Formats: sequence, structure tokens, C-alpha cells
Amino acid sequence: MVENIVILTGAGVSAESGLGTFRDAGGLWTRYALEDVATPEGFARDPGLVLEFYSARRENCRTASPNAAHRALAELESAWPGGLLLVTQNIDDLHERAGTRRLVHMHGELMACLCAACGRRWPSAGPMHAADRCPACAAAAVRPDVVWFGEYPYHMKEIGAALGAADLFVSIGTSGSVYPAAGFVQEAARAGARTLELNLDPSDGASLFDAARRGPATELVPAWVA
Ligand code: BJW
Repeated sequence: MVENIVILTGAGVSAESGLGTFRDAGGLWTRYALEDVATPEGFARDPGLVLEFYSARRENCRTASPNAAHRALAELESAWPGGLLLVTQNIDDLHERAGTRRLVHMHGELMACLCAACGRRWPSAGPMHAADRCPACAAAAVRPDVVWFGEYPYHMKEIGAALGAADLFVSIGTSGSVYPAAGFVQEAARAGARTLELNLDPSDGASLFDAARRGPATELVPAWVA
């Protein structure tokens, strides 16, 4: 019997809300070098470029709306009597805006800032500039509160505990190419969970899942939740 569910989402779940994925044709990493905009070294080299990149994504996110997949997951959460944790790799806030409450953003949040000097984090939705100062220590080291390559993702302890207790693990709209998220399917399977992938294309780890359904998230997720 399924009691505890862990759901992992990636950029594919927000694609039909108009937010670009990373590795699909025309995706963000085909237009920007990830070394320049998604690493601490890139930020140190050219903070202005990185802040421009994330300020533009804030603007896109503000004008986007949750889609049928986000809404179906929020409905599942409110109807599900057992344990449920939604782990999103996405930095957008569309799951929250659809009504999901039991979620963690393992790669951080677009609408928040982090001071690279003192570690203070605070909500912030507007454009960011290299001259912006931290409200706590006044350093001009303000960056988006997101997890770049080489940095440690957020909430790993909570995620590990949920995976260890999972009866069902469902991965939605992610290419399975970025660790540690790409390893969650194996972690859940080791704990005895059944595993299901809902994705447009087979992910890098597709063969690791017990079952898979292919198609757009706005069709697959409502059909799975129903
Ligand atoms: C649809 C659809 C539709 C489209 N419907 N589907 C082990 C082995 C090898 C390397 C490593 C390793 N461990 C760590 C590394 C290094 C590195 C890494 O993984 N590198 C790989 C490239 C190999 N990882 C890290 O550095 C991470 N930190 C770390 O590991 O710390 C140490 C540690 C070790 C062990 C435990 C714990 C910690 C940090 C990774 C940070 C990633 N950051 C980014 C940017 C965040 C900010 C931002 O958004 O700008 O996160 S990169 C980017 O990729 C973003 C995403 O969250 C992430 C995943 O992308 P996602 O969501 O899968 O998107 P896509 O575009 O790849 O795929 C979309 C999918 O959707 C496709 O499959 C489509 O088919 C599908 N799709 N439309 C349904 N309508």
C-alpha cells in the first residue's frame, strides 16, 4: 500500500507555463554558457552578466502562471492522507502559486537574494544590480539565492529522510542529468519504493524506473493524479 510519496520536479513541469528548460532545443544552456551564469566562478568574473540573466528570468516568472500539472500536484497534496514531499529543482514559484505547501526548493529560489559575503537570505522580486548592498552587512555581494554547479543543494537532510521512507517516487519533467537529484531514483528504490517517470523524453536515468509515461506534463500529471 502506498503511504509515503516523494515527487521530484524539473524544468519540464514549468515549460508549458512559458518558462524555458535548460537542455532541450532552444533551452537556456544552448543560449548561455552555464559556466558563465550558473557557477560561483562565473559570478566572481562578471556579476553584472549573472544578475542580468537572473533579473530577466524573474521578469519571465512574474508574468507566468501555474499550469495544469502544477495544479494537479497541489490537488494531490490536499487530498493525500499520507506523507508527501514535493522536491523541486525549479527556482520558480509556480508550485506555491498553484497551492502546494509541502515542498522544498533544492536549487534555491529565484525570488530571493543571498549575500555572498555574510550568507544573509531575503525575499526580493525586482531586478538585481552589481552595486546592490546586503541589508545585513552592506557588502556589494548580492546574488540570487540559487544553487550553482559545485554548490551544495538545500534541504538534503529532509530529502534523504523522505526518500528513505518513500513507497512511491515520481520524477516529472527532468532530464536526470544533474546530481544529486539524478540519484534520487536509486535512493528511493533502495528504500523499497516503486518508481515512476513522467517526462516528454526518456531521461538519462530512464532505465532505472519501474515504469514511465511519455508526454507533456499538463496531460500526464492530471491523468496520473486522477
Ligand atoms: C517536459 C516538457 C513538458 C520538456 N512536459 N516534460 C555525480 C556524478 C557526476 C557529477 C556530479 C555528481 N555529483 C555532483 C556532480 C556535479 C554537478 C553535476 O551534477 N553535474 C552534471 C552536469 C554531471 N552537481 C552539482 O554541482 C550540484 N552540487 C553538488 O552535487 O554538491 C555536492 C553534493 C554531492 C552529493 C550529495 C549532495 C551534494 C549542484 C547542481 C546545481 C544545479 N543548478 C542548476 C541551476 C540552478 C539555478 C537556475 O535555475 O539557474 O539547476 S543547473 C539546472 O539543471 C538547474 C536545474 O534545476 C537542473 C536540472 O535541470 P532539469 O530540471 O532536469 O531541466 P532539463 O532542461 O535538463 O530537462 C528538462 C526535461 O523536461 C527534459 O527531459 C524534457 O524532455 C522534459 N520536458 N518539456 C514534460 N512540457
